[in-house]
Amino acid sequence: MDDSETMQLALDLASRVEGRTSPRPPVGAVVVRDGEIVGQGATAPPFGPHAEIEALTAAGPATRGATLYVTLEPCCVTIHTPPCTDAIIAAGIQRLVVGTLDPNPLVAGRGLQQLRAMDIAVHCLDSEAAALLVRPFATFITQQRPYVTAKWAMTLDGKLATHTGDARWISGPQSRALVHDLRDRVDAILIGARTASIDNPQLTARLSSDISVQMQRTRRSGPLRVILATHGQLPDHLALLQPALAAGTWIIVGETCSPTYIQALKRRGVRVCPVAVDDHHHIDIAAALELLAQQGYMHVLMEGGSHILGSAFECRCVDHVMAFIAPKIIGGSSAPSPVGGSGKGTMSEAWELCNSSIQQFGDDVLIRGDVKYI
Ligand code: AOF
Ligand code: ZN
Repeated sequence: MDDSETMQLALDLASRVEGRTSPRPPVGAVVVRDGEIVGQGATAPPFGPHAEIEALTAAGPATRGATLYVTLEPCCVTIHTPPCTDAIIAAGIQRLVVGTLDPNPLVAGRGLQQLRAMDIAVHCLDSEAAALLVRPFATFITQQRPYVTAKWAMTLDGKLATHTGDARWISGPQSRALVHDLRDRVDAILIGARTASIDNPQLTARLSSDISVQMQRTRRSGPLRVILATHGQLPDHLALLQPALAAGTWIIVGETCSPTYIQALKRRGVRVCPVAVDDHHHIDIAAALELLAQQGYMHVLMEGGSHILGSAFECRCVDHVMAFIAPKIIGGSSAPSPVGGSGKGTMSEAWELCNSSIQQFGDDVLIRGDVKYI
């Protein structure tokens, strides 16, 4: 196997722990000695060993003179665990191949510098795939807010639901399988009170029954479910308020929310978090995201509705968009569209996507890309 093939194996290991490592990035590591893989590892759940330590431990004495492949530059600081650079030096690693630099300003190239100074041959592949894996962590560590992916499914005429609120289903099974896979890789799923009331979703990651898909992921309790409900009023019958789901659900309310509603929600077993409200007496989305970052949530999936997405774009906190477009037309001038709010006045002000791509899933088209704010 050449360097890029072995790095691909390390990337696969990291991909299996996506959504399971926050507030640390998912990392994969492979130790190769005399052309043979002698150890592998991935970042353990918080706050266990880093990927390198898992791989070095698995390799045991075979690390002397070996090559270590890591998707991310090894850390050189003690935050919760000792520096991986010390362990790499102590293990007698001779050559190090890394995917990308650590965006953490405390590391940012210093890890590689330290290892080079110890005469270890260090090579950085500047891999795009390795950088993509740590993109949520990069936003989290440099901006103290979660990386936000906005996802919606709309009809060809740009509607999220019919004028009666029916939205089951706009996109087809292949698109929905991809969304469940994505849910399994994020830390939290966030929706507004209106979407919660109309759709009554479970917001769980239901992975394909294909056992090979399930085997590739380590177990976890599922993404955190978050409802933004300024006034704290939600219908009692909601799936998210029932015992099976309430423990992993947070309701973020406005600081002006009535204590009576807060008490009623708490009795259901959900966590209630008051945050600041904006000039229009709606929850300040930036404050809600900041709260999630403070609790270590790095990647948030926003699944609507149009009021929440409108506010999120207006406060410039949507990083990535995944829009599924189904070849169906429902019409209706009161049927909702994905992004509400006051909107832009001219096309020259439009939010544009860069690094965009188009893929087909069954009959649906997925357009995705990074939001460019001007
Ligand atoms: C690595 N390998 O597998 C990961 C790294 O809180 P700690 O002590 O676990 O340190 C977290 C920091 O380590 C994190 O901010 C990031 O810079 C780096 N993550 N580094 O060498 C790993 N997950
Ligand atoms: Zn480390």
